[in-house]
Amino acid sequence: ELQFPEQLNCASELLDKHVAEGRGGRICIRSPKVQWTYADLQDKANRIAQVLVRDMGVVPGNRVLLHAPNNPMMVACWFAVVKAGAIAVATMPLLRAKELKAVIDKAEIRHALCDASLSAEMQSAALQCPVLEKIRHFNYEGPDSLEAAMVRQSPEFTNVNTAADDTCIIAFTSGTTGIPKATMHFHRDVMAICACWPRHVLRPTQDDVFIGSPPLAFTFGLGGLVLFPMSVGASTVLLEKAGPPQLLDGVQEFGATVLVTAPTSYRTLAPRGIELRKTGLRLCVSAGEALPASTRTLWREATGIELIDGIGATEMLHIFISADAAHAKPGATGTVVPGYQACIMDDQGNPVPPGTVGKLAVRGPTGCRYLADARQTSYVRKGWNFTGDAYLMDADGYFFYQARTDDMIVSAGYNIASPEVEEALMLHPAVAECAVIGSADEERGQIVHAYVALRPGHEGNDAMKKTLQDFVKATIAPYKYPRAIDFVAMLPRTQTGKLQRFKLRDTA
Ligand code: 3SK
Repeated sequence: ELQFPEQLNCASELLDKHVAEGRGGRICIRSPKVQWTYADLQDKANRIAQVLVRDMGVVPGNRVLLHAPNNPMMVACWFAVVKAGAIAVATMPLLRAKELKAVIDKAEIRHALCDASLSAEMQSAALQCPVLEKIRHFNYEGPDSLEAAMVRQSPEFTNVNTAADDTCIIAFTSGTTGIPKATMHFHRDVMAICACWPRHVLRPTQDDVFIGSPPLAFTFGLGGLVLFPMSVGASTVLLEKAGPPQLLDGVQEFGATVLVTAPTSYRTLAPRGIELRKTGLRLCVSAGEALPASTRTLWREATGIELIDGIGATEMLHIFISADAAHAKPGATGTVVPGYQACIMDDQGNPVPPGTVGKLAVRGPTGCRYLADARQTSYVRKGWNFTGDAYLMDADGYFFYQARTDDMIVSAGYNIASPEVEEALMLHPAVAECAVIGSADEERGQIVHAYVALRPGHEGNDAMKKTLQDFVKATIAPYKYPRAIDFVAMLPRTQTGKLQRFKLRDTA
C-alpha cells in the first residue's frame, strides 16, 4: 500500500525536487517556440505563484481556472496554482463561453489565468459571471500581461505546506445529462497515479521524451504529458495543435520516444509508420477510447511497436487497467494496474464469474469525489467506483471492453453527452425535436449522430444538414457537432413521452 506524509505538496515532489537534487539543468518542456529546463519551469511557476498571491489575492483553497492550449505557460500556471495551495481547474481550449460559465459557476471560481489566444470566449464568459473577479492573460506582450507581472516578482516562492489530502485539482467531465461533473483530487492522488501505472506499466526513464495529443485539461493529458514525465525527470513536448501530421513531425523533430494519443490518431498515422521506424520512438500509449484489435495490429505491422492500451477515468484521475507491450492480449485492455483492484459486477453489485459481461468496478489509491453532486452515490457504492463501462474479465484476469453503460458518446477520445448536443440543436428555429446517439465509426470509434424532426416549412436536405452542423459548432465546443444527421418525421417515445434512444441505436 502507498504511504504518504501528512503534509505534502505535489509541486515540491514533481518540480522543485529535481532542482534541489541537481537536475535543474535538464530539459523539462519543449514546444515549437521554447525550451525550458526544470530550473526555468521552477522560476516561471514561482513568479506566477507570487502574482497569484500578491497581485490577485489568491489564498490556499481558492479554485483557479486555467484556460489554454497545451503549451509551456499552461504548465507553469498549473504548478503555480498548486504551489500556492490553490486548486487548478483546467478547461478544454475549445470550450465556448456558455460552457466556461458552467465551470465557473459550479466551481465558484474567482480567479483565472487564460492564454491570450482564447480570450474572446473567456471575456464573454466573464461578462456573465460576476463571481469571476480577476483574469490575467498570458502568451502576449502587453503591460497588463501575466508575463509583465511576472517580471516584477521574485523567482523564489515557498510552497504552501498543504496536507496530503488537500484538493489540488478539480477536473470536469461531461455527464450523461450534459450537466458537467466536477471531480476533486488531492495532492496524494497526484503522487499515487505517478506511483502506479507509469511505474509498473510504462516504465519511462529520465532520458525519455514524451509527446502527444490529449489536452492538459483532460487528466489523461495532464498525467501522460506532464506528471509522468516529470515524476522521473524526463522531458515533454507540448503541441498546441496535435493532429496526426503534427505528431509525426514532432516525433521526428524532437526525438520523441513516448507517444501518448488515442486510437484514432494511431489509425491515421499507421500508413506513415515506416517513417517512425527510423526514429527513437519506443513506447506508444493508446487510451481515451476503446482500442480496436485491428488498430493494434495495424500499428504493430506499420511500426514494429506494440501499443500500450489503457482505460482510466477522470473520476479515478488516471489509468487503472492496462498492459505493457510484452503482456498485451488482442482485444483486451489489459489487467488491473498494481495498486488497484477491479472486478465485474452484476446490477445488484455482486461479482460475476469470468467470461460474463457486467459493470466495471474499481478501487485503489484514487477514487471519485464529485463536487456537490448527487451522482456520487451511484458512482461509488460499497467502496467500489462504477465507471459506467460494461466489461468482461477472462480467466487470466484480462479485461475486455464491451460498451458504455450510459449515454456518453466517445468520439476520437472526446466524451460527448448526447443531451448537450440535443440542447444545442433545439436552439435552432427549424428544429422541432431531436435525439442524439453515438453511431459506430471505423475511424473515430463513435460519431455524434442526430435524428432531427423539422418544423413545418423546413426541408431536410444537405443544405439544412450543413446549417445545423455549423449552428452546433458555433453554440458548443465544435468537436461535439453531429457528423451524421437523419431527418425523421417523429422520434420514438414512451407513453409518458420519454425519448427511447435505444430504438434509434437499434436502427443506426
Ligand atoms: O480512459 C480514459 O478515458 C482516461 C480518463 C482519464 C484519465 C486517463 C484516461 C486514460
